[in-house]
Amino acid sequence: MWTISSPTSTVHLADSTDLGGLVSLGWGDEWGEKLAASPFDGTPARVARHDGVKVMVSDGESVLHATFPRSMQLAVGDWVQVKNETISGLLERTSQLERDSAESGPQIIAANVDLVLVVFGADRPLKRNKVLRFVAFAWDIGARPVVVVSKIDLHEDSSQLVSGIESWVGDVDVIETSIEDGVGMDKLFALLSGRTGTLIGESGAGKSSIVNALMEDEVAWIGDVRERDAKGRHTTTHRELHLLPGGGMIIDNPGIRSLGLSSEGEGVEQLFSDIEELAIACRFRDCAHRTEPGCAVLAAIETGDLASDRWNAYCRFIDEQTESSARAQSKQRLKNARKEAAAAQRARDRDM
Ligand SMILES: Nc1nc2c(ncn2[C@@H]2O[C@H](COP(=O)(O)OP(=O)(O)OP(=O)(O)O)[C@@H](O)[C@H]2O)c(=O)[nH]1
Ligand SMILES: [Zn+2]
Repeated sequence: MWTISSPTSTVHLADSTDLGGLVSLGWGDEWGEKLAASPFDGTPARVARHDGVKVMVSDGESVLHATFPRSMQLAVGDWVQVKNETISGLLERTSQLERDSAESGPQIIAANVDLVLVVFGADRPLKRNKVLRFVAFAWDIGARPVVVVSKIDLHEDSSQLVSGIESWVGDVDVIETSIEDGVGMDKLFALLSGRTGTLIGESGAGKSSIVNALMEDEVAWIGDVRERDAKGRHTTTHRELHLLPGGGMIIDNPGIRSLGLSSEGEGVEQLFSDIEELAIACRFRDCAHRTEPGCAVLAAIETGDLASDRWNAYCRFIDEQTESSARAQSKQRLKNARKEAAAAQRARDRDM
């Protein structure tokens, strides 16, 4: 046990043998095993906020602002080991959300997210491809997607809307919510219990409203450091990992809010697992299932085993993916060309 002092408080971080508080932050056997296998020394804690040079971590009993090696890329939600107010180890993530920023390259904005709540407002038209892309994104990052149809108080017949979405996304849960009358909140609390969730969706979809409704009774952090602002008032430290009543957690930060979406990984395969399965029997390994001879997917449409609607959705989805990755590539080429031109100019300037 060690003690740290700050101007306003003294907090204690627990012994590694006393893991009770960690459970309230989502700790379980899986993490215990990763900790046991870690070559590093230090007590476990979870990152609740990233401040650039320091991270705020908690072990469920107390909070601490710790420094970390520059080589270590940390994100809110990470499970880490702490020693002497420094992060000594990072436990392998189960999932990670990344944002690709033009200036600094890929940046991890959240880690160890179990559930991604994909929020769509019932007050505006719903595009199938958009729903599919968000759902695929959740699978890509290693999390489980849940579709949330918000603002159902503004829709006359939301059940039709929901069954439409269900027919697109297969086994994914679809939950209706309204913050006007609290519909669906109990389901969200139950889903999130013991899990870490985050919300994604377009601007205005209703994410903040749901987060606020979930956090109305936010559980206070034990050992939370109360800080004084410039005027000497007490303020509660701002966190990005929130504890909900019922034992769930929500990660919410500006990075997640400005997430651009693309999915090139396993999410697509999972989303269209029926088509991927049929495709095993295609004659050509790189069959695009459009016009190729010996295509098992086209054959299944012919026999009625695969709905042509479903195939259309697949084609549109793939086309959109291809388009957006082509756009990204041409942007990158332009950037490289500009860089090269600037370097050539500098070389010429030097030689003059
Ligand atoms: N009637 C009704 N309005 C809602 C509901 N949820 C959100 N709204 C309204 O919808 C608008 C957008 O909601 P926000 O929660 O700000 O949406 P957001 O997804 O957080 O938007 P960004 O912050 O831009 O990403 C606001 O005017 C909300 O008051 C709901 O359940 N019912
Ligand atoms: Zn094929």
